[in-house]
Amino acid sequence: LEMRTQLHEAIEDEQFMLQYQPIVELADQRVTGVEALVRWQHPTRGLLGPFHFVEAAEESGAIVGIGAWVLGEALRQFAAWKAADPDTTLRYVSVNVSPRQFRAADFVEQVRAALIEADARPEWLLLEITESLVLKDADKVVQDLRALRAMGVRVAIDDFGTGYSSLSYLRQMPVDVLKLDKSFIDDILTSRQQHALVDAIVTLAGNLDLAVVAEGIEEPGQMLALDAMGCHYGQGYHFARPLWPADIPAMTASVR
Ligand code: G
Ligand code: G
Ligand code: MN
Ligand code: NA
Repeated sequence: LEMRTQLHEAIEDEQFMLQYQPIVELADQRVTGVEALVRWQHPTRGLLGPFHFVEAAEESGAIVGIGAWVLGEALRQFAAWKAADPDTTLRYVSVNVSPRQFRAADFVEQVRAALIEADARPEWLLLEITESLVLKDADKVVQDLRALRAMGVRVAIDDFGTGYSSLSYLRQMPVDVLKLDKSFIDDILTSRQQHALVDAIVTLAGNLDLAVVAEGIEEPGQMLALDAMGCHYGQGYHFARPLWPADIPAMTASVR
């Protein structure tokens, strides 16, 4: 079968699943958020990561249905975690939104409906959008971002630094969080230039009231260096890999 046919069947058959990767506060290493990451339990090929299907889904339009499912499922799961443990350190779930999904005329209304349906508070949701989205049809994007933030939903720029936008341009975008791409973090311990660049981005972001999440932290030294720069949040294999939902509560119980 062709991939696009399979993708549409997969939505109907509920073959998609979510893993969640912890996002920690660097100062005390508490898990304050989780990023939802989609996987496809393919009938013959086994468990597939986004690399194998997100691009095809974006091209065929299937990503709109997949994205709607991801948003609803992530919010239902998050509301369940909050209900099960009122003392959880978890404050938000981060959900990737594809450009095509975001550009849907009724995207803001889809988010509003998903929150109501899951009985979830808007503050619990962080939407991750890409730099490339922000660079195209800026007017519609800005308008929708304003509406989402007026609702109480926060917005992050994912993979920041891999595109062409500058921080000064981004400041005109109503966003709350920068997710600094792993490629920036990889060499901070071995390259003085790379260290200086990340340090400057973190400082400037702070002055612009943007929170920074450093992605792809794999070593304790990277965590310490980022903390010393004033970067408050991190994500990466050093803390945890993407996990199945059952493994999250053990990581988010506050120390009592
Ligand atoms: O899951 P992995 O850990 O391999 O993620 C790879 C990439 O796939 C990530 O960079 C992320 O941007 C993208 N991705 C993961 N989950 C989703 C999703 O639910 N929707 C979209 N649009 N992209 C996702
Ligand atoms: O949306 P985004 O591109 O940020 O998705 C995060 C991707 O990065 C996922 O594919 C996730 O599995 C991966 N990832 C998260 N932490 C690490 C890490 O420390 N090292 C590597 N190599 N990949 C990571
Ligand atoms: Mn992401
Ligand atoms: Na990223």
